[in-house]
Amino acid sequence: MTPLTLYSWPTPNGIKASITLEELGIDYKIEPINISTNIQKEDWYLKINPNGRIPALLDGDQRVFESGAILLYLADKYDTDRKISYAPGSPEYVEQLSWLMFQMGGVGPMMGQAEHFRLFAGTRSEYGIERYIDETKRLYAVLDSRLRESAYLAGAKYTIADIANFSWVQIGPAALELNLGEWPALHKWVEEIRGREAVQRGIRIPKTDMTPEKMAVRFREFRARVDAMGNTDVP
Ligand SMILES: N[C@@H](CCC(=O)N[C@@H](CS)C(=O)NCC(=O)O)C(=O)O
Repeated sequence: MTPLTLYSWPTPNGIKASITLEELGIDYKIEPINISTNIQKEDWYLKINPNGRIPALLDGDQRVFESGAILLYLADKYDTDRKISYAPGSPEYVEQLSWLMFQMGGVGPMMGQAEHFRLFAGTRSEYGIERYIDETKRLYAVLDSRLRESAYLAGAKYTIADIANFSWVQIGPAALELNLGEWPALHKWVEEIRGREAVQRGIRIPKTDMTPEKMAVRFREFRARVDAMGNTDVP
């Protein structure tokens, strides 16, 4: 019986963990946490992730929360033949760590705020939309510049740093109407990673009735709702 249980939902943070597990080809159990029903705030779940968010991992009695920590934990413990990670102590490991933290501290939070203002806010704030979309674009340009000099973020090998950044960047066109064609190296990298079989499986875990097409329609409806409110920024 596998000791690994992933608590997740197919969101940008959730799929980082499922893609990593699929890439490693290890056995795990999936516990769907439908975040729209707020199970992630229930007491039993807070014992696994005190932050009340997905993803979280149990490995026997060991809990791991924060998607970046989950990726590093899985790489350290289960990627012994270094399929999708570099070994601690190597210069590439430090690059991998740096680009992983770049995603955790930059791309994820900034795109999260951009999505909040563009899709979910209870008011239309031009200031909030512009601030976080501009910051997202700046971060995309940083990734693009790295990918013009290196095949993958940490070096010549596809790693957990690519998985983490890909999981967020791939949603930019549908959610925020970003045109990846503006960043050609980033665009090429996204399409290549999207083509991997493990990624195709990972982005659909756990199974829901939400397809990418239905999601794109939902995002359009959300944007229209925010736009209908008109700009409410105080001048
Ligand atoms: N820094 C956390 C962020 C996790 C996070 O924000 N997860 C979102 C889904 S992408 C979530 O659980 N949202 C539900 C909520 O906020 O209650 C991580 O990387 O794991």
